[in-house]
Amino acid sequence: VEASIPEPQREAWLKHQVNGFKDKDGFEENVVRHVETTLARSMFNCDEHAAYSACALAFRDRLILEWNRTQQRQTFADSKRLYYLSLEFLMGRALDNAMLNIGQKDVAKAGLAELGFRIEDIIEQEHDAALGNGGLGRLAACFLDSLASLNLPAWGYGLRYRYGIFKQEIIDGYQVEVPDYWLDFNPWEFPRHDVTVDIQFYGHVNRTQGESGKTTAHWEGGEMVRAVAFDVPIPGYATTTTNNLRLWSSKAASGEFDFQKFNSGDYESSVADQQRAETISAVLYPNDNLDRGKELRLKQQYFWVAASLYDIVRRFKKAKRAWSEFPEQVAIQLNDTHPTLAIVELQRILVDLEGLEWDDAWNIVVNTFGYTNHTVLPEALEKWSVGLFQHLLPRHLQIIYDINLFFLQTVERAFPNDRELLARVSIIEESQPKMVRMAFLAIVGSHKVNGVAELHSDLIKTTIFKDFVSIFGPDKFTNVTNGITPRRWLHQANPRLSDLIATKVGSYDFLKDLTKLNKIELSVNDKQFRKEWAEIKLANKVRLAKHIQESAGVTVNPTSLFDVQVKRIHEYKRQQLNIFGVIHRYLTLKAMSPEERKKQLPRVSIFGGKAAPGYWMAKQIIHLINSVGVVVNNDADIGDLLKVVFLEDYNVSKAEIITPASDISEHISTAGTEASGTSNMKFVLNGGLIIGTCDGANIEITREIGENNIFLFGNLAEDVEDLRHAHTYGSHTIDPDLAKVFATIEQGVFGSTQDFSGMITAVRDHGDFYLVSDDFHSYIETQALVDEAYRDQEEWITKCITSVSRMGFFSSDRCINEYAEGIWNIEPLHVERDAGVRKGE
Ligand code: AZC
Repeated sequence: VEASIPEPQREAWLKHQVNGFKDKDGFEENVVRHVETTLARSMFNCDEHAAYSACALAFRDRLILEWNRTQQRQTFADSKRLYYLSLEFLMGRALDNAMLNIGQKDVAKAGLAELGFRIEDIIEQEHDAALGNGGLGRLAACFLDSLASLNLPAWGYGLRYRYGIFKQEIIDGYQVEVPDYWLDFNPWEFPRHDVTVDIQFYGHVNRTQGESGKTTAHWEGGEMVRAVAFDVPIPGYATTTTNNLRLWSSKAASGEFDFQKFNSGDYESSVADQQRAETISAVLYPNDNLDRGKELRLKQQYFWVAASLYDIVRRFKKAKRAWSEFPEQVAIQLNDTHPTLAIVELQRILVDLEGLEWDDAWNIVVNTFGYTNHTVLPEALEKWSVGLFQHLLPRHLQIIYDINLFFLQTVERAFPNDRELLARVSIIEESQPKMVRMAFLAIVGSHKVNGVAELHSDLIKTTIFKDFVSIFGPDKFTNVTNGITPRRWLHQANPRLSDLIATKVGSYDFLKDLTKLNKIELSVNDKQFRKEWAEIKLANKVRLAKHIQESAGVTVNPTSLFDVQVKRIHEYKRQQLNIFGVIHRYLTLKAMSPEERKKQLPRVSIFGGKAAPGYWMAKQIIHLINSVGVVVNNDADIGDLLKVVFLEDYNVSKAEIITPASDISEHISTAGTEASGTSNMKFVLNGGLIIGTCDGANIEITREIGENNIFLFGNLAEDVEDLRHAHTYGSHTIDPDLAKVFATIEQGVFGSTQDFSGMITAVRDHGDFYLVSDDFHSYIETQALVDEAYRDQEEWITKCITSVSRMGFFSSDRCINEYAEGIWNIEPLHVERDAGVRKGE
């Protein structure tokens, strides 16, 4: 690397080479310098936010040095890279994570203390980077952590939204959305004003014929929008590898504004053009598991995909290799169908711009891409109207037609005279209007398609993608069960538990190899260990209780059973089942004599999660939860026996407080609807048990930890279809206990009956699509088993310790290794410099 600096200048450059701080003194020096110069604040007037800013900048300085070295290393090694394309990266806060991954939290803590600050307060200053909706976005963030920690050469590509997921406020029991303008101060990004790509939209296609008689398509006219790169360094844990997350921001391609319009006196409209261009990366669409088909969303997708591919191709071309080697240098993973246009764009680059033959290009494309499906819900499967495509991306539509034609020809050859099959698998749906089916395009253009948990991967093969299994054979379809990073979700969120585990494992090695957790099972009967385990859980609950008091104004007793359901609000996730169950519990308690009541186990039902702004039913669910809370929490008969809390604005940093504090968490989706779920893994890893349906990763969690350690209930995925059919065509009787709950709501006990009527009629009159009534009895019974089990604290702790010890499988490191070997064919890059031995931080 050094040899690449010309000899005459080398000495000067190397002499002044910057190195990050090494110790407390160096850290303090960095912080003070940033306070006084970068922030232009006096050290006599440095508040917590300024201290956070300076501290973050000191760490950023270190990260960028490692980032530079990692990128040089990867370029020199000329190894294959993975590019992870995701419209969402739900990163949360970066400072604590950076300190722990680099192994300098102790240094920072001591340094900050000497400067007059508590590290906890400083960490709290950071605004979450919330560029995602839920599980899909958070998974991408966990993957980045694992890729770097495993020394894998990988980049993430996404959009730099000016507004992340909205901030949720609860006002009078209703959700109110407030924009999340998070970029006021973001020390974690590096603007690369020199890395820009102009992206074309609209226009038309011309064809020219070359001398050889070959025709070439030219996409002409239309308008240009400029993509500017912003790089976010991603530090691995206990390694110097620091990977890159590149986020694109949009602006007008013509510079500040259009001078022609300006000169002709049309200043306002030139500014408007500028703003229109900036709109592309302005806002994250706040829908989870729902496709709305908005034109601006398709623009976002193409903008991001085209900029990323231009970047990837530019990097490949530098090495001057043959195009046929592209898939040996580049793997691209599509996080759901949002980046599917990348398939079309690469084909366009290779055929129209680089002059490759169609078949050669297509071979390269298919060998480059992998596609991960995250849902079977029909309302989430992306489709775009042909008309919109024609208007926005005319050349891409032609290429899609050709891809489809050649694909259908191969199907026709293999399955002659099956016109229905052709119609079923066509990338173009012959509806009114015609639609492009993005998932089908993703399957046809990738060499591997995977689901995210075993049941889910089986379901896609037997339902939505069944025909494609017959066409391509079963090997193209595979499973990679999701995972979570133990760095953020154990070590960072639950430091005391991590430290306690380390005393039993003998080191912090479990953070690199989570299967090492199994060593703690040997200590399951160790009295001192169990005592400390219980103390840590209680301390985490006390912390959450404090947060509940401050944010929701509800006093809860930390020794109660904490029952948590936090995730996006969605009918398929069935928060309505939970709140109906809470009402049933309330009625049961009310019907008891005071003596009987005294024998009951106190419970706190904690909810959290955002509803998509346009999702009326989800908003009703939030309103009902809050309304039940008002009644129950103020009922003197009930006291501590039942509290109902809705935590406002659930996000990653709140999850870090909530997850370690649960006794039981709820993962109760209608069987077959939750592709995997990942918070289920986080809760168990933090010593909480779960109540859940046989759905998604719950099934594999059960297999790993043992069925004695989980509370499963409800109908199975294989029975769902018949039950739904029976609801619609047979007689549909509602569970009698649930009917009582409905009656109570309808009496107005929780306020306006009208507000909640939609939730009731969905179950009673509209076919109960999510099987709330079918599962109600089983749910109530199983909740009673939870109470019973919790009464035996010794047995409960045994279950928790045993479960944690068996959670090794659910590390995102395992998951990423499976992708790396089975789909991407990439290898870790050996790190020469000593990464240093770190004791757990
Ligand atoms: C989510 C799934 O709903 C969830 O079960 C899974 O754990 C997560 O992805 C990560 O794989 N899916 C989505 O958010 N999907 C879409 C299209 O929004």
